[in-house]
Amino acid sequence: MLYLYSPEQQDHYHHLLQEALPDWSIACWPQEINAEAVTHVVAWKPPVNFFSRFSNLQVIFTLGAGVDKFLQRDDIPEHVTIIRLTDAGMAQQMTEYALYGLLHFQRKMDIYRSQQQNTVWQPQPTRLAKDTRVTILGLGHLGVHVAQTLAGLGYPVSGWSRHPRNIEHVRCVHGCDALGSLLQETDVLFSILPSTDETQHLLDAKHLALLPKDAALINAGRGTLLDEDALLNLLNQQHLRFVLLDVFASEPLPAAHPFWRHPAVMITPHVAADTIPEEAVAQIAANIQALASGHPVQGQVDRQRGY
Ligand code: NDP
Ligand code: OXD
Repeated sequence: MLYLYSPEQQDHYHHLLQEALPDWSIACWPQEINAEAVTHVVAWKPPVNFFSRFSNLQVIFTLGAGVDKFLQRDDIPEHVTIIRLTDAGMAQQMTEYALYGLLHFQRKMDIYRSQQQNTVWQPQPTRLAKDTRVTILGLGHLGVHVAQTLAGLGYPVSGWSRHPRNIEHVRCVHGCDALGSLLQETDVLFSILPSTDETQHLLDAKHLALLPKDAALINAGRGTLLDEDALLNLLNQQHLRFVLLDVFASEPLPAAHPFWRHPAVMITPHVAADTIPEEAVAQIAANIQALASGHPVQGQVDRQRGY
């Protein structure tokens, strides 16, 4: 039996899953069922202890790409396989988000917005795409799409990952030792890194200060990446010109947080790339079939590395 937890779109997901997996018995939270019969769960942000009742659970399919919250739980036994979404329509959305932030900065919309508020008519010097160096932290399913699209638009693009990568028209570097010099050569830093022990506060005071004066930062990966106090200090020193944040250490971002009112910060409420139910279900169904026939699945999480 497959059990679904997605309170906000329960009926839609139930319908799609039943259509894609006609031979499966599918139940939805909070339906009372024989929990021992459940072998597969499809879920996003289930409540504490949600998984404890499923003594025969084999596989969890997450309705998102980031699995940090799943890996922090203590109700998922080690032997349970966790499979996340890979792209499933999110890469295009993430690319649009990155491009929006990039253009806002490069085409000086932040400056013109502020000029408009003061009724100032003052053309700013033009900055071309070819003169705007973009660095993408994270070259996974989402980061590669962003990197290739921006390179195709004429931006000099560098990308950073843990392992060596080779992507046409993108300068690829990897490993911690390479990060410092990369940051020094960056005008717009876009992060789409997962939250892991290694990426926690990776952008601390030391690393953030390596960005050139008047650079921009866009974070759409996870909020744990950033030392938020260090970023605020740097913003208050007017070292960075524009920051676009979609993810935060604490979500929703508390009303008293200084980011809300900082003139150089633009905030979106964790919406950079939404899960598209049709694509998510197609991927989950394909993975269920792959598992049943012994074929490799897409998006199996490596708990050791944390993503
Ligand atoms: P992937 O697992 O496909 O890619 C992760 C990338 O990060 C890989 O290139 C990996 O390197 C790199 N990476 C991980 N740890 C390190 C490290 N310590 N140093 C350098 N590079 C590292 O993930 P996705 O692209 O599918 O998604 C990325 C993240 O985006 C998700 O984990 C989630 O947090 C976030 N997300 C945010 C959304 C939003 O709406 N804001 C929506 C969807 C996802 P390597 O290639 O060497 O393994
Ligand atoms: C995800 C997210 O990881 O929504 O899919 O952040």
